[in-house]
Amino acid sequence: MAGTPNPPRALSRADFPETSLTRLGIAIFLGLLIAPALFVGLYFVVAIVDSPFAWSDMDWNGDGRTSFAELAQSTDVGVRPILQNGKECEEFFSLKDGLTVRVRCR
Ligand SMILES: [Ca+2]
Repeated sequence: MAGTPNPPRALSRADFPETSLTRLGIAIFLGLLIAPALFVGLYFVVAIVDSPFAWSDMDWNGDGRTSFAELAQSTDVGVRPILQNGKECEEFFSLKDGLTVRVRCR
């Protein structure tokens, strides 16, 4: 007999096995989480390596600790030699407006 068609049934989770597309979606999602963290980490590594200042010099608020915010701020600070009261000093200044951030004399 030419058989009767199978009756329709409800779909279940077993009808949708994990596919490589799902794994790709997970990889993209994790990549979107990890990539910014890696970028920020790389930014700080480059800022530390490329900085003309010692770690302690970047304690801009003088609280005895150099924070990551101060490290980031140091990318906007320059240093130039000056004479102050006949002493050779270094003036740390803001690159955006030239204002003095700190003066250190020897
Ligand atoms: Ca500080």
